[in-house]
Amino acid sequence: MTRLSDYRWHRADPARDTIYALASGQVRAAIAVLRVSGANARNIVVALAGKQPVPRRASLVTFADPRSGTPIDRGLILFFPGPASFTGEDCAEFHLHGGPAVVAAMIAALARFKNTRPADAGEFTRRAFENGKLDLTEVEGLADLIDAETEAQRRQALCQAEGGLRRKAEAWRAALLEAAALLEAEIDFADEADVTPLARRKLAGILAPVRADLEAALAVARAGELLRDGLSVVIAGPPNAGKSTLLNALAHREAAIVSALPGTTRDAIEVRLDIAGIPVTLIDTAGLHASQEPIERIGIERARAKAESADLVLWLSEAKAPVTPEFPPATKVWPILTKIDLHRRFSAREGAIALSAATGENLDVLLERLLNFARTAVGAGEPALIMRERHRKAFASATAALRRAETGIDGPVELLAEELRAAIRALEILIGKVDVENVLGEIFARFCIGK
Ligand SMILES: Nc1nc2c(ncn2[C@@H]2O[C@H](COP(=O)(O)OP(=O)(O)OP(=O)(O)O)[C@@H](O)[C@H]2O)c(=O)[nH]1
Ligand SMILES: [Mg+2]
Repeated sequence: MTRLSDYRWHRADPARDTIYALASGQVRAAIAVLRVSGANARNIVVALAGKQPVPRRASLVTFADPRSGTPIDRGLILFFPGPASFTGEDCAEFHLHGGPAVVAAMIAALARFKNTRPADAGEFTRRAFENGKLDLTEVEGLADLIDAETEAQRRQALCQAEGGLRRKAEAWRAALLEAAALLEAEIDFADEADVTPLARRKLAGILAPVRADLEAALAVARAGELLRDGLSVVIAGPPNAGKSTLLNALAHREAAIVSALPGTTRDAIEVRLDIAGIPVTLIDTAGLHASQEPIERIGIERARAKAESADLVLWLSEAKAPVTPEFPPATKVWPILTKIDLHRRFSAREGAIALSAATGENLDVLLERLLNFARTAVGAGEPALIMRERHRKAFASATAALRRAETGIDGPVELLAEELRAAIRALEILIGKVDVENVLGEIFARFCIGK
């Protein structure tokens, strides 16, 4: 479908257009918020609200069509003059009644202003980034905050959106720039003395703590990424073991079909759980056995693949006839004995949880263990600094360059300077100071329109 914004090539400079979008969710709702940013925002506010509002204060006004003077709605107007605004440009928010016709009429009125067009996905945030209001890690934090489904995700995303990672990266960069200046001085006065051991010791004293900070963050990198993406827990086992019954019991709804016939579940069925603020995707799978039936075999292949890439596999088999799981050694598997309400006499197995998903017996034991597992996996305490592969790569390349510099600390000044530059550059890529073009499109495309 052609979008209005595809016609941007008509304009000399789309970056200077004034943009607008519905920033709140679906209409109909109690209130809809339309957002405007750009050079025209001030004129638009005056034309639609009939007056120039006090900056950053909400005023109740009647919005009217500027051509006919007919009222469109009565609501609140907020005006944020640039550069002290979210985007750095003049911005306005129109708080309207959230009905489709009201919103359509306001959008029609906005569309008639010159050099004014609907915003692309993430375009407000992109302008904030381009005007230096946010660095790249804060932009990412904002995207994660909007996507956050659980409490722990919210905390982690908020910390990053508020500059948690940016401040650290800037402090490391400042330290490394200071180190680079020491080296510059050495290059400039090269004829006066040979390598000055004192200066090199000072240099080493700057590099070591930065490298240690980066290493510490890398050591727990998986935790931040896991929390952002969520943990995957696969329920696997022989047919009829009670896998779907357990999924339904944990999800508190009939997500999967349960029947007494073996081979009921064919495809993987996913439900999202919130375990004490940590997002967990629980996946029910087809019973594993040697099947001749082609469709079931596809399901069994999928079940194996899901289990082997999961963070944890719950391996279910009936308490009266436990089955030993067969997975590659890297797979983390918990044996679970099921239907203990039917089989009162069974031999307990070391480390296995014996439960009944039908009666709920010992489900709390399983949940408690899942909770501990999730907490350990995402790490407790301080929100993680590394939340994406992009961050991990930048941290890893800065760390590697610093290690090389420390190894060659008494070596040639040019080599040292080269390693320092590489480390500084990795941090600059992280905060989006250099080399951003290839990541910007991907990051902003994932935003919604109006953000
Ligand atoms: N008494 C009792 N019956 C159970 C329990 N769990 C499951 N069942 C029954 O066992 C049968 C199979 O349950 P499912 O949950 O469909 O088993 P499954 O492992 O998903 O089976 P497939 O999808 O065919 O591999 C159904 O008749 C369930 O009602 C339990 O804890 N106690
Ligand atoms: Mg099933």
